[in-house]
Amino acid sequence: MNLEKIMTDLEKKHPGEVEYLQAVREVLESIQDVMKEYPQFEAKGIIERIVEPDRVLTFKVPWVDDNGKVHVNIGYRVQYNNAIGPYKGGIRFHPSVNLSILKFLGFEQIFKNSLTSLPMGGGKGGSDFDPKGRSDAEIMRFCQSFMLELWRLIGPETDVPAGDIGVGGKEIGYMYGMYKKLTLEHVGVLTGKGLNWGGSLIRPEATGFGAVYFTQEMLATRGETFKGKKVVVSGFGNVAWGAVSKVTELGGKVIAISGPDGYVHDPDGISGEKIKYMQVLRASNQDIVKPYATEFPGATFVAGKRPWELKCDVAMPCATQNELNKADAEALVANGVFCVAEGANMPCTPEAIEIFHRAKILFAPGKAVNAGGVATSGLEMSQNSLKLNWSREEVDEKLHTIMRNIHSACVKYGKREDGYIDYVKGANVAGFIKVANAMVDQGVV
Ligand code: NDP
Ligand code: 2IT
Repeated sequence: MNLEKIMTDLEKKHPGEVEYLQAVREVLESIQDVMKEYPQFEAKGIIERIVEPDRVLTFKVPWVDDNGKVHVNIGYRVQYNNAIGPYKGGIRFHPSVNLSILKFLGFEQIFKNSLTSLPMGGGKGGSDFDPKGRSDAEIMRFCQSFMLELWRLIGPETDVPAGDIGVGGKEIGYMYGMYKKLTLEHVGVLTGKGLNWGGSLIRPEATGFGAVYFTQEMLATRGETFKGKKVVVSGFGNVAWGAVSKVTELGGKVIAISGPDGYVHDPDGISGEKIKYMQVLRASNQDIVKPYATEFPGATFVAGKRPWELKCDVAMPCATQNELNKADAEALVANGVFCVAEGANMPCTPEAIEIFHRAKILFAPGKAVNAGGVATSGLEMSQNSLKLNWSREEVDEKLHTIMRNIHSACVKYGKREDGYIDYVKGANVAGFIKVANAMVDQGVV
């Protein structure tokens, strides 16, 4: 495999798609040995085929705000690869959404979903719609308009979307309502549904819980646990709140969370009533980080900065892509961090990852660490097919087992001769081999 030639050709074909090209390069760098070991992958054009989505759909999403003003956003669904199961992946509503970001997310999703061991292919979707400051009625009208186009492309055995940034239980509900109205079908076409209408227990907190279960396994490789560890988390969304709750339950102390405008530092730890306080603000689309610092004595709001300047043992970036750069990584390492686990998708830049690898600290990528979210979506799909609901304990146990197995797969494919575990390589190789073999079996399609 000629990596540089493949990348140069892709850059020519998709100029300016920086996030997409970044994600592809990382995976291709990891699988160079695999390509030598399995000559059939080269012979069957697996790389050329896997880097391009099966199809990309874009559509207009017109909607009317509460003042009667008409808005038009762009909607997307990237159906990337369905070699091992129906397309599966979240929907993101954020003003930064563009094709490059959704292609990077869809590409990553292929390997993440493969790692879960459940039968799910990769996909992603979204819109440049900004839900911040919008009323419930506006969000509902937007979601309905979005689904008026999307419903044609999805189905419980075809493509099963879920939440991501800006899309939680409320938005899934509004989209599901419109899908049901258009198709007359009550089926498991979306995951992250409400508990009374097909949702799974644990799904809302699954990504954060799963991330902490995975991190526990990482810590155990060095004889460590969360007990007494200082943990810094970024974001305070779907992923971060689950992670903060679980870290606290396991005896760790979360000393920071963040938003786009800065972070809050709470040396006493963010737990109990403080987590509940933030959840209430989140549910009503309000700013969290600044009010938190006013509400709880001892906490300070640090404007315009990221939390990576704080001294901590474990860092969990849980907000967005490329939110932790080289300088942040150097600051973390200088301050003694010994474990970085990505709760978000691709939050660390390649230069930051290089710093962590050089310092030989524990570092694991999003596609392994945050796979518990989509894994629990897979469990929701199973329950929908069976027309049964599993208990909280059953789902949590299955999630825990899946995260342990993903960790073992990373160790199997990522352990170096000196004993250091390259989780990036481990996750990419383990995720890739299964999908590539399925593509070989199914012919050139
Ligand atoms: P949410 O929208 O619930 O939360 C995102 C959080 O990150 C919010 O606190 C938000 O602050 C903050 N944030 C968003 N954009 C930025 C930015 N540019 N700079 C700093 N902070 C920012 O999203 P999720 O928790 O669902 O997703 C977070 C990450 O986890 C994403 O990378 C997503 O792809 C990934 N992920 C999500 C899964 C899920 O099940 N939801 C599963 C696996 C991965 P504010 O609200 O103030 O904007
Ligand atoms: O990035 C992700 O894995 C998600 N946003 C969750 C996808 C899903 O289908 O549950």
